[in-house]
Amino acid sequence: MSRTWHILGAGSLGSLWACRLARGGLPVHLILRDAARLKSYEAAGGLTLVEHGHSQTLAIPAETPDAPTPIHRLLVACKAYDAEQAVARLAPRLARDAELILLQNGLGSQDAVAALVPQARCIVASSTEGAFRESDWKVVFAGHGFNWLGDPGNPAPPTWLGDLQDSAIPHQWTPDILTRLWRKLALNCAINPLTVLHDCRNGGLLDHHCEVATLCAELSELLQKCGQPQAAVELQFEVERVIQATAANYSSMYQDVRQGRRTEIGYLLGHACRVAARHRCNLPHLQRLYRRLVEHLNAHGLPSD
Ligand code: NAD
Ligand code: KPL
Repeated sequence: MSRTWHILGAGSLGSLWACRLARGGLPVHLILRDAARLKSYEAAGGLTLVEHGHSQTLAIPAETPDAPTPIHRLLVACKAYDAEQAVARLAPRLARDAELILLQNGLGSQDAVAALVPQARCIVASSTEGAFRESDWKVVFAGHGFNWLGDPGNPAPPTWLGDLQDSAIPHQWTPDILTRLWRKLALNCAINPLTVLHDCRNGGLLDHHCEVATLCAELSELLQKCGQPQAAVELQFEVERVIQATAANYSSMYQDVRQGRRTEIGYLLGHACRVAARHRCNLPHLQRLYRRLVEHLNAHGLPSD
């Protein structure tokens, strides 16, 4: 019998994982913010997953953070800026052998969570899957992708990868998870802020080729300086490929700003600029981009951390 998967954050990605694990016959518990959210969830009768136009509602059990049962396996599916606080509330419930799977985009939140729970094993993920919430408790599986999983401190795979196999969650264990996270961070830094500042789809950046190329050169320099040379290999080529392949899409940051939602800037461009400062690496275009983005967010009444 598999251990229960506790899912912290029943938003887009958390719901997608929860529904697939439950469909795979695994024990799943959602952890919702508070009693009001739990009541709303119970009234809805479960989580609904929409895939290829087909809806399925799954009555996955849910609880609040102060439930008494110990947690052995915790999938952290909050935004990067919420992860540390959300895990801190659960720390007293974590068993000695607890394992956390951190789904946050960018970098910085994973270390903050790991420092909070030194007794637990923290496994980090880099996901290219796409999901969005159509309404409360209803999530649409919008983009099939892949999940890379790894533990920067321990290359041995965990025992539960078979649970993901049984649940048809595409994944691979990698000893180089930090390289994957840095590569994705660099892609996001080269594309997302410019789409916000130029108010365009990803494809609109084809008109800003020089700006993109300059940022890629600075990001490559940063990756070299911070010990991630593999993440820098042909970065500009990859950024241009992604811009072409996703030309019709709006970047996730663009969508967040458009919808008045807080962005994860602090864990993307903010993190890149902080690491650059730590390495005394002068990256004037990246730093200017960060300042412009902060100003833009502030002008729109959005947090810039
Ligand atoms: P989301 O906003 O849809 O979901 C986050 C959920 O966490 C929300 O339901 C929120 O209420 C909940 N939450 C926050 N604090 C909580 C707390 N203390 N207790 C309980 N619940 C709490 O976010 P998302 O889109 O699922 O993104 C999660 C992470 O995954 C982000 O870092 C994002 O960048 C990354 N990601 C998302 C996608 C995607 O397609 N949605 C793809 C790749 C990576
Ligand atoms: O991941 C992305 C995002 O929008 O967040 C892409 C499409 C790669 C652009 O950076």
